[in-house]
Amino acid sequence: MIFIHTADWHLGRLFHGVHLTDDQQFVLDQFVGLVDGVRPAAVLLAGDVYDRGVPPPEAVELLNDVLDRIVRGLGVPVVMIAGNHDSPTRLGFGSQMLSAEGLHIAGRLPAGGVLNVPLADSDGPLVVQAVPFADPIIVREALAEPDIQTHEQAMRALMARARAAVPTGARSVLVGHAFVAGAEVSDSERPLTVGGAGTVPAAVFAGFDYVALGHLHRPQRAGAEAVRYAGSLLTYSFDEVAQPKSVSVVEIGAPGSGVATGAADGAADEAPLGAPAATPPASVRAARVAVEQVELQPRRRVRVIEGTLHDILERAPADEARDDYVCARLLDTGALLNAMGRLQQAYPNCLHLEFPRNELAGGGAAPLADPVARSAGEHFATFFEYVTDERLSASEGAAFGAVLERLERRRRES
Ligand SMILES: [Mn+2]
Repeated sequence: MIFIHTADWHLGRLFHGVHLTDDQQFVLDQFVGLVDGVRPAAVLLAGDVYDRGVPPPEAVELLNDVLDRIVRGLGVPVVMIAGNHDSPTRLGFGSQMLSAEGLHIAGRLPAGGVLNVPLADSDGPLVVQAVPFADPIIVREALAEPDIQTHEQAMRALMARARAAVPTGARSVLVGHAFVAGAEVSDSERPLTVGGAGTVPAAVFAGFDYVALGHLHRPQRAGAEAVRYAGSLLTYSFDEVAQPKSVSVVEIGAPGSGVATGAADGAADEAPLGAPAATPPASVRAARVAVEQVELQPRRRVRVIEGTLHDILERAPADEARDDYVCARLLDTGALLNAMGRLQQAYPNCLHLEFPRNELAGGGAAPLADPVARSAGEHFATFFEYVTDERLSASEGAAFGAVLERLERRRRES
């Protein structure tokens, strides 16, 4: 059975002030084409569908259009869950009605923690198990397990419920949104907890034939080969420029056709917290799984250019991709006037500046001796020189002093 695993669309995202909806539409058009070509049993969308709980109307329209083309147009079911960026209730609107049409949404945590979508092919039954992102306190109440405190405990309890819900002999594919410890992070992910990592060990996902994860934006496996992040739809931060973005086409073979999962995957040492011991025996063999990562071409690439302002501007005419979203790392050390404005004449989508040399010297701007000890006149002279590149003359300094004195006198008298 074939699935397409994708995640972290972040529809409606602003990237350094630029709305990415057109860029998202551009790759989602390719995505619909891929679904049309592959004709999977289902599309699995593992959370962070939207970038925020109340997405802009353009993002809602885009999702509505893409889902309609896939579910009704191509007849391919979609299973999607809420991530930590989504509003569970808003994402789940209409879910009972829509599931009859083939759109299965797990927004709020379902009763029992898992939304089961049964499928079958010539190899037998397979159940897709959707578990939306939820804070531990929500999981604690939904499962009535008062000892749950952490993300790890919550996920262990949810996975125990999921395993227990798999019919005997059926294959299982889990769709979840979590931060697996040890996986590689990117700047555009929002931490799941304030002041803590909120990680779960990869071993909590043992026993499923495939685990389709969202949250981390780099496509990667997490622990076992069949526990994977599809990665985000687009490059959403400048530290991701070296990551090719892709979606995963996942083929799952007959039950037990893969390598044995055992103690090495950590299945045997699970001790689910207060939950039924539904951990599979170490001898259980998962289905054979083959994953192909398919790259989607962005409308504009995101990249970092480096050099002095002068060099970058001089090289720009030879650069054929000047429309790209650019971060300029300026190697200049002195003050630059209107660097962003000048760069944007060459690179209209230059979005961010970095000054690595100044940062090395300790702080963005040139340090002032002791800002508090300086008089207002001295501050003004420094500012004047910074803005005009000329020194404040004696008469200009005296004029500023006279204005200041008059204001000061008026303040005392009022
Ligand atoms: Mn995300």
